[in-house]
Amino acid sequence: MSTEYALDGPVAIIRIENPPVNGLGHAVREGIVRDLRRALESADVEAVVLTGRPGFFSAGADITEFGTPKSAAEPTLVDVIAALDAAGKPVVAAIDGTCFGGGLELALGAHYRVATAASKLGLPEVTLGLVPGAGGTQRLPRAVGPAVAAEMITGGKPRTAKALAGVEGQRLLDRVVDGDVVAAATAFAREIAAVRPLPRVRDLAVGGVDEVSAMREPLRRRSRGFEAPLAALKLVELSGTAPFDEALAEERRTFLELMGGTQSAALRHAFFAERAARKIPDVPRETQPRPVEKVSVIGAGTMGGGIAMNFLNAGIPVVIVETGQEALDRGLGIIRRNYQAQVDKGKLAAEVLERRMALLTPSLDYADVSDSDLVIEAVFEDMGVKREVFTKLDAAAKPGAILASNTSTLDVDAIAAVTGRPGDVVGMHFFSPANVMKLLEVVRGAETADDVLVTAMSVGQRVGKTAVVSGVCDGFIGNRMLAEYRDAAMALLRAGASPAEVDSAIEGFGFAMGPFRMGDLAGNDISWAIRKRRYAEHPDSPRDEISDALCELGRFGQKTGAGWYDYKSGSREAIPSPVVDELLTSYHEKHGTQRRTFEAEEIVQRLVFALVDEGARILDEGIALRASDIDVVYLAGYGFPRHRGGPMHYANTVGTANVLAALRKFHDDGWEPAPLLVRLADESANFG
Ligand code: T1G
Repeated sequence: MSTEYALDGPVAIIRIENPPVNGLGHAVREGIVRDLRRALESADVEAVVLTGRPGFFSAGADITEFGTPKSAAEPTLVDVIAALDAAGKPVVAAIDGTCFGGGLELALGAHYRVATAASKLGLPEVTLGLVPGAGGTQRLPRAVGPAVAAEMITGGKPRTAKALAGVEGQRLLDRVVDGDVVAAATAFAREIAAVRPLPRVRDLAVGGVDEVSAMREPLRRRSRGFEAPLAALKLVELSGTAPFDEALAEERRTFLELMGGTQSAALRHAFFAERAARKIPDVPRETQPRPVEKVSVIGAGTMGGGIAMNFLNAGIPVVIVETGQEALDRGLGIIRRNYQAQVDKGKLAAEVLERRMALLTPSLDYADVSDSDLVIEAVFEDMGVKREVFTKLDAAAKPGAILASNTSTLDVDAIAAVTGRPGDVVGMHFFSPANVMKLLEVVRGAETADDVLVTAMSVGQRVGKTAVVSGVCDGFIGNRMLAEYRDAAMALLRAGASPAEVDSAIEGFGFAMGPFRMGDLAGNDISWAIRKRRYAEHPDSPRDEISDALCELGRFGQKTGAGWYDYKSGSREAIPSPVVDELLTSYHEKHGTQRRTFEAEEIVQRLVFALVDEGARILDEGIALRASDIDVVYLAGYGFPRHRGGPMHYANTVGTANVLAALRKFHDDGWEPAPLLVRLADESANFG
């Protein structure tokens, strides 16, 4: 598909037609140039309107073409924009819906722009590890000012046409309309058909860039080694200091350099991985989700309240069920307080808070779930409790209702077995805080019906989650790998490292928070309770002496003002602790070992490659459908730096043979690597 050409009196209308998102692939670029030439050569044509489909002007360059000969084929996007810019007749861009990346750059190359108010215009290239590569870093500052342009380009977030029209002195939008944007643009084109000289964005002056330069240091700190935002900032600064064509050449050079780098490869991988995760190979494509118009949540604790909020936010009525009035009132209070906090920050209108709370029905009676299409259990993480709840739900829920467990590790098949409807049972593992975290692990039981699985995935997407299918095993995908990551961190302490050294190295790799700061945030008592239960169930299981000693001192983390680190009251700043130092020294004296330091690279390898090794086992066992799903889990749920692509993509970047060689160095001879990792390393092959 490419473009369609039509005439409306003296106005030629060129329409981009390339579903699903009007990507500016090679055929589209050729179509625009061909149709533009036809319009310019026609004596009957006085002006041109360039537009897309309703809802999609264009999502930008076709990412699937990157790195292929097509992406460099003539005409490139730069050529198309230059042709619009230099056209001898006025070109009006008529924008409705998504106008991203190269799509916005195309519109900036036109002489005028008319948009519907709700249209979203943005340059999201940094989200792919790139900078705009077709003039956006030079034209957008001229159209909306360098400060607004810098914020849009370095953050990659779109703004509505209505918001952009409100920017003082903006020259991006000539008209903002409601309704038929092509009709409005055509009428506008007739009005200005004879106006000369043709206004070109590139001829506009750029304001001062001091405000842009002041953004550099905070942006550098936030980027944690991610290059594209800082490169984009530098180009926006250049728009105010260098001639247009010189700056455009620097933009092109920067774009091509980033395009060839590992960070952009990782981010493009992440983009497509998140979309691939929605596809379930062995479920027929025509499988339809069951309707979900009403939801019940069992348990009004932290998780239950957060889960309920996801559905309230999506306008779906929720019945929230507790066993006692006090717990129910407390849960409702938490939900209201969470919303109120957003109102206080100006992020939520008070009437929206009330509208959402009105969708919430508190209940002490399981019978109240009888008209819900989906019931999500979020009670205490104990198999006995869950089986009791599911027995009641099986009796109370209507036929065809889906019964989902929010369990974070327990066997969904064992839960399903207590019901008479195992096909309707599925795991929906939300991550705390459930109303914030994007990841949702959809756990497919042995008997989970295809349409139940499809429903859970589509509901997840509907409430804004990144949903990934997991098979049934202890810890599913994320938590199972996290256990190995934490073990690797503890092995480093036993080998002599300090918590601060480990956290600092992994945060330098790009994680927002290292394992010890994370433990202090989540609460060390939570993992202690799990260890104590395991010690009781399996008396010969290995003890985590250091963590147990920490918890026996009551050092549960921020909640007790001390954990792996000390904290001043009211502060979250992690201060290395003499008490923990003493605890580690005692450990080493007892075991005849020494404190020592480690290279940051080794610390990163030990922790990240532990994830890779367990991920390889998860993949081999079929718990994850594809390696990229494991990446999606770690990017969306565990703070893995997105510009590294996820653990399995990172292993491909480093080389599976190098991963295996490093792991063998860190373990004693008795250790066995994942068979899949060995196979791939032997063939110098990648995770698929
Ligand atoms: N290129 C190729 N395919 C794309 C695409 C793109 N730009 N955008 C989306 N797709 C595919 C996607 O993989 C999926 O495929 C289908 O379209 C629907 O997407 C020179 C160089 C536009 C907000 O970064 O943000 O311009 O899974 O499920 O939820 O400076 O897609 O169905 O097979 O996401 O409605 C800059 C990326 C490019 C925009 C729509 N543009 N896309 O969201 O649908 S670089 C972007 C999005 C650039 C210039 C530079 C979203 C969307 P499949 P979807 P959606």
